[in-house]
Amino acid sequence: MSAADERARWSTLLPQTPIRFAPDFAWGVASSAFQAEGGDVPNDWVEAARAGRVPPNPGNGFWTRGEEDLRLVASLGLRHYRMSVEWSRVEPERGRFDASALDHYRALCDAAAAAGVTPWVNLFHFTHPRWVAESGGLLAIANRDAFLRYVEHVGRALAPHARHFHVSNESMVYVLTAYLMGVNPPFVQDATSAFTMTRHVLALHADAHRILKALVPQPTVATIEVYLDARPEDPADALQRQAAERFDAWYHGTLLEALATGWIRLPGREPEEIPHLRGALDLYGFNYYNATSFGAQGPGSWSDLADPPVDGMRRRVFPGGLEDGLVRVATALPGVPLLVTENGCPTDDETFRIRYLASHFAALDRARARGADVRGYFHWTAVDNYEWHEGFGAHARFGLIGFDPATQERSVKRSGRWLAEVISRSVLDPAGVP
Ligand code: IFM
Repeated sequence: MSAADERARWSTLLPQTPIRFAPDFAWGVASSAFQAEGGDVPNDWVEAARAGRVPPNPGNGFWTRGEEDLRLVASLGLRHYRMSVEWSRVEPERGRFDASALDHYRALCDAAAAAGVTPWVNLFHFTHPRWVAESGGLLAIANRDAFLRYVEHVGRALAPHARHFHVSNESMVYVLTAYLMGVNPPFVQDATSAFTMTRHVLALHADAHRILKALVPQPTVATIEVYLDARPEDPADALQRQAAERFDAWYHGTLLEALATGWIRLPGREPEEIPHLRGALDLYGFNYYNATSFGAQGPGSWSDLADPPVDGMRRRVFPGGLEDGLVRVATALPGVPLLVTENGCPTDDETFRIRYLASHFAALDRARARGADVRGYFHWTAVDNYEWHEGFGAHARFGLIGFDPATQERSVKRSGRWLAEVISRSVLDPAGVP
């Protein structure tokens, strides 16, 4: 395809007029411990890699270069860094906490502050310590209790050094991929287990929220959920419509109702009230990537363009999902501020990444105009990292910063410099979009 044809695909998505951001708009980046640190840690993804089910993860060097990365990020004007704690490093065996791992994460929070960056600490990002995985995962009550002990332990250790916490990354996607589709550890493919886990992740969120609120002075405890825009490609197709509706009722319906009211309603189960789940969030962390709707080719095949741009992982670009999703959550949870806690695209084409960002900033701006109180935007991610089943493939790089696998030397990409310019001027100028 010619460059002009490719540009034409973006024409209705890119902003036509400048987009302005308030000086206190929170610009940041998001990452996760295991994806950046990698290494031979005692968790279930390392085991799955040993068994050949997922690619191995050597990491991007963040474990040793974290402080340098924080300074690099700060130099781009990004003042917030979402990181996570790898449970298997902190508690490699049940009940045995490794003080040196906690020291490491504490030092990272301090290094962030020294660089002028606010740390946001997430406590669970898909990986389970091996001992949890081997004893029934989070379906087992002993392991759910262990998770809450871990939350308390880490909260106590880090609270003086960080005051923004997330209990878990994308708990609904965790249930979807690990318990319903069975593609991620523990590779369970069973609707009954998925509904049970839905209840457990919501209950764990409520309990962990309460623990962290009691430990941290002036804390922000926020959710992080990815918005999966479920709509039929062809609204006249009853099967597509039903599939999309069923999915959405479970995925967003259950989640938003539970956070708004404390009631968990799951198909075929008695409703359950967890009173302290109601309003258990200071901020809604909203992740968004691409079209995920239900079309003739299955989930992900729909976009509002006939010929939409397609990212490195063959997903259709659909900024309208960011706009509509932000407005939907703002309506479902009135008074709860929103933060885009992840957005970005897998690509090795920097023109593509800049266009992707510009078109999603335009969508974010439209959501604000429709009343969504969006306080900031965290890009996924800073330095290219391990993209789960895609490993470190060139097509699956989400970073604003690349690195040389031999030397681990970092280099800011063109998109990183472009974003730094938007941040420093607090304006996205359409003329600056290639
Ligand atoms: O890399 C993931 C991350 O772990 C969770 N949210 C989506 C990202 C990109 O696929």
